Amino acid sequence: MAAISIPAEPGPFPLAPGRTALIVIDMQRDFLEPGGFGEALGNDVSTLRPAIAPVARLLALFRARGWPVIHTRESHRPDLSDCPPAKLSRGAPGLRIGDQGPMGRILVQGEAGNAILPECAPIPGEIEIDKPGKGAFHRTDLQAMLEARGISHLVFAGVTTEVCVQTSMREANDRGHECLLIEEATESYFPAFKAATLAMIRAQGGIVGWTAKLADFEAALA
Ligand code: TIU
Repeated sequence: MAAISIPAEPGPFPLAPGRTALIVIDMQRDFLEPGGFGEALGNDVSTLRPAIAPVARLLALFRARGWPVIHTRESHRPDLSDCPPAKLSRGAPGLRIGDQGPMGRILVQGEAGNAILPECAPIPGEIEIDKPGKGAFHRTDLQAMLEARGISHLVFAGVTTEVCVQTSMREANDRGHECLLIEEATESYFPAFKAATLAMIRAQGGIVGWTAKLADFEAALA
């Protein structure tokens, strides 16, 4: 099928139907609700909530077309064997990875706080990736899954812009994937970091990829 030209920066993004997946990064209670990992790190988690509705709209768009959707969760095994000491030391003492919080053990697989928000939750048939790092490719099967499905183009959404989204986008770019980030569908605890990340992704002719407005993306697919 012919490429669909998406108005984007630094120029049109050539979306390739059949080879494009939506990848939603870490829309988890641990980052978006009080009592999780994001708050333990000292953040005001309400700053991420504006991304929820745009992510839900992207999910609806991809599902309506039968295009693939990938969800990631930042998470660790209950025995924390996949969490290096450098990461375990993050967060306030008593509220670190693996500690008991109001939503269960912080950033641990299967706990209530580790779940994706209901508004953005995976449905049967969608790919779910549990990742121990910030990047979605680090110690996961993501690259093999993309290759098996012939996916070369990734539309990014999720949180937080400069941490797990940017890290994953850089990893994808280095692996040869064409990457587009939807601006309203990502948020940071730090508005200035979000703005800087969007700018650095699309600088130098798209050194990491493209960014687009949700309305332009929706209009191009209509
Ligand atoms: N701290 C922060 O901004 N983010 C993370 O720790 N993980 C993700 O971005 N998902």
